Amino acid sequence: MPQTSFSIDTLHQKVARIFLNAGLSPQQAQPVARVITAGERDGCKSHGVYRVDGCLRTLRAGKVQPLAQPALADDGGGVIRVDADGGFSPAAFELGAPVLVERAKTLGVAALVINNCTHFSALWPEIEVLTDAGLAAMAMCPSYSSVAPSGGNAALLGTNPFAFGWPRPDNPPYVFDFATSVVARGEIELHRQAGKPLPEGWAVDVEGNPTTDPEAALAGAMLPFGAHKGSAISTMIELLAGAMIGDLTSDEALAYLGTTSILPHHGELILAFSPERFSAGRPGDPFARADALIDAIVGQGARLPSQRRFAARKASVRDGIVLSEAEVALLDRLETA
Ligand code: NDP
Ligand code: PYC
Repeated sequence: MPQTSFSIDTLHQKVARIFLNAGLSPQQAQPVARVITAGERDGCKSHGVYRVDGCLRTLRAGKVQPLAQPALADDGGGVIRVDADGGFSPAAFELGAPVLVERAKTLGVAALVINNCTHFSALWPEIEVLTDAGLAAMAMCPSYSSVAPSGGNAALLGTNPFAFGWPRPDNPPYVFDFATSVVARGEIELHRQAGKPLPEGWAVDVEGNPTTDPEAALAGAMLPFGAHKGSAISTMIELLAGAMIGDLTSDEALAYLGTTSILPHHGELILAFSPERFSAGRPGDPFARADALIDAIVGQGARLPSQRRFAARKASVRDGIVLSEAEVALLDRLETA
C-alpha cells in the first residue's frame, strides 16, 4: 500500500495549517495540532489524524469556539480551574499545567479542573507533561452517552478515559491510558471506515443484542471493559469529572449536542501528586521502590503499558511518521478546503 513519511514537525505544521485555515486562532490551533501529531507519532490511530475531520465538523456545527480564550482561576489553593471558553481542551490544559505542577510540588497534591471544553484527545500527552515534571498523575473525563452500564442495554455512560502516570528518573514513565469501554469509540469508527467487523463482546445494537457490525454498534451501545468493574470506574468518572466539577455528564453532553457525530463538550479532571511529599519521613525511596516493582513485572515477561507507544515514538523519530495514501489525501483535501 503506498505510504508517505513525514517528519514530526512537518506533520505538525500541516495539521496546524488546516486548523488555522479553518479559522482557529494560533492559541487553539497549535495545541490541537500538537496532540493529534503526538497521537500519530505514537501509533495511536484512534486519536491521530483521523480526528482532524471530526474537529472541523464540530467547528462547522458551531459547537466549538475557534477563537476561545481559556481563562485561569487560581486562588492559591489546591484546586486550579481553567474555563476553556468553549474551545478545545488542549489549549486549556497548556494554560493550567504550569500552575498545576507548581502547586502539586508546593502542597503535595493539586487538581486542575478544565470546564466548558470540546474534548477529543488521548490523555497520555497531558500525563506525560506531569511525569516529566517528576509528578505522579491521574486524568479522567466523561464523553457523551455511547456505553451501556453493565447489566443495562442502552447507551448512558461515555467511553470515559482514565489515565495514570508515574515518573521514573532513569526510565520512560509508567503510563497507562484507556477508555473504560472495551475500546475507544474511535476504534469502532476506524473499523467502520475499513469495512471490518468488530470482535465479539465490544458492543450491542439498538435492541441490546450483541453485534459485530460497527454501524449497529455506533447506533446501539458499546460495552464497558471488565463488566461491572469497568462500569463502576466509568460511573466514578461521571461523578468526579462531571457532577463534582460542575460540568456535563455524558448523558447531559449528548443532550446538549443532540448527536454523537461531532466531538463531545464537557470538562476534565487532572490530579497531580508529589511522591517526595507523600513519602517524606517514611522509609525507602519511592522511586527506587517503584522501579523494583516495575522491574519485577517486566521480569515475568509482561509488557508495560505505553511500551508499544514508546517504541512507535522511537520509530517515528528515527524514520518519520508514516501515513497511508488515503490519510495524506484527506489531509491535503482539508488543507485546501
Ligand atoms: P488500548 O486498549 O489500545 O490501550 C490502553 C492502555 O493499555 C494503553 O496504555 C496501552 O499501552 C496498554 N496496553 C494495551 N495492551 C497491553 C498489554 N498487552 N499489556 C500491557 N499494556 C497494554 O486503548 P483504548 O482503546 O482503551 O484507548 C485509546 C485512547 O483513547 C486512550 O489514549 C484514551 O485516552 C483515548 N480516549 C479518549 C476519550 C476522550 O473522550 N477524550 C474517550 C475514550 C478514549 P500502549 O499504548 O503501549 O499499547
Ligand atoms: O474514542 O471514545 C473515543 C472518544 C470519544 C471522544 C473522544 N474520543
